[in-house]
Amino acid sequence: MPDQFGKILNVGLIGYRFMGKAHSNAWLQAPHFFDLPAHPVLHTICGRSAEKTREVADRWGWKHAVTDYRELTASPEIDLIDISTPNNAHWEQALAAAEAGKAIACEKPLARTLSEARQMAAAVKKARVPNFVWFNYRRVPALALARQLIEQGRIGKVYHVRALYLQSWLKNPNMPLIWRLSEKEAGSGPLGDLGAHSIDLIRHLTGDEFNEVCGLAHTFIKERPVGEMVEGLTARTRAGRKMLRARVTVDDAVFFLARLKSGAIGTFEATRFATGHHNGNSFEINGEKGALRFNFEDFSYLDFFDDTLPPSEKGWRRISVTTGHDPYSGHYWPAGHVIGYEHTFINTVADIVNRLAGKTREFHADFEDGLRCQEVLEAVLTSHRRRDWVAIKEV
Ligand code: SOE
Repeated sequence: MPDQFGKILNVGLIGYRFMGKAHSNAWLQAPHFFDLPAHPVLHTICGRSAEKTREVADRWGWKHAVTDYRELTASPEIDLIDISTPNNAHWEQALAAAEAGKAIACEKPLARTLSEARQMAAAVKKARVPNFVWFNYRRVPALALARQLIEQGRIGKVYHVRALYLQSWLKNPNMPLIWRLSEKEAGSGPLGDLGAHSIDLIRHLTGDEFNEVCGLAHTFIKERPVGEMVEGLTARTRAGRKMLRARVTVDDAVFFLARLKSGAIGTFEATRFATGHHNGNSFEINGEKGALRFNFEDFSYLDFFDDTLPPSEKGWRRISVTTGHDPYSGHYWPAGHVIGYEHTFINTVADIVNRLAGKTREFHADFEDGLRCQEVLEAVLTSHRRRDWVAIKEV
């Protein structure tokens, strides 16, 4: 792989909304904070709207703006294709990129369905192209430290994992039917959008695998207006007539139980109706010798309970993960000068570039990790439909 990339890494990005913005910033900022063996170049950005894509290109410094992603896969200049489009576009774009011999960095979840994820993992394996999935929370400094503590055996055998990903932005019934609310485009609701992060995080932190799951998915608002939301007013068509409404075809919230291969058991929640939470990505892991807990809304801290201490000294300890004792925080500011959400993507870019240049031998999450996650997503949906437990090996 090292001979494929020289000192320049030409990036082609597909998608310019939320993740397009987070990724543009990450490709731009990473070389300012990390000494990288290759310099990422914002070569071409691709989006459906020529006008909007040009505007985003000018804002972030992308050299070129196109509306057909095949211009990226066909360009001999492009080294890596960054897929930041809705879930149903990942499959087609990744297969084309693999066939063109491009490295691929794909947003999560890997795909809309398990079948598509399987084809994507097979395609990058066959094409032998470097492949990455933007499970960005793996690179939160506090979670990097949590993994180090678990690997050192500081909490011992794991009994329980407990992961909640709580948002509340879809409680408004006037929010129109966006792509994240359509099974055809997203595959699932918060299960694949948020639960995917929790599933990947627990795999990453514990090194464990899911054995079987039992899921409950629920849709609170069964239909929504179709079209643009007029901020603060009821949604309406341009002519002012009452807007069409259509059925929501994904979960608004999902809870599931899990048995892991180690014998640990887990509870998971993913919802966009958790009033009081904006981006409450949290977990707690209880082990034989200790416990760890984290809440993204308290980004810089990891809570550690060391059960091996003398009884008079036992208690939850809040560790400020800003002192550079993790792989990332030291690249930014002195202790106590906190970093945030966007830095998890910058950290990811640094690790991608180091992997592509051969400075590191492994990068996770890759498409195999994305496929393991997609298997669990599929099993949870199957379990919900059957109202019964489903083994991962069954899907
Ligand atoms: C929307 O729910 C979303 O943008 C997710 O898609 C991201 O993965 C998460 O990090 C923030 O919320």
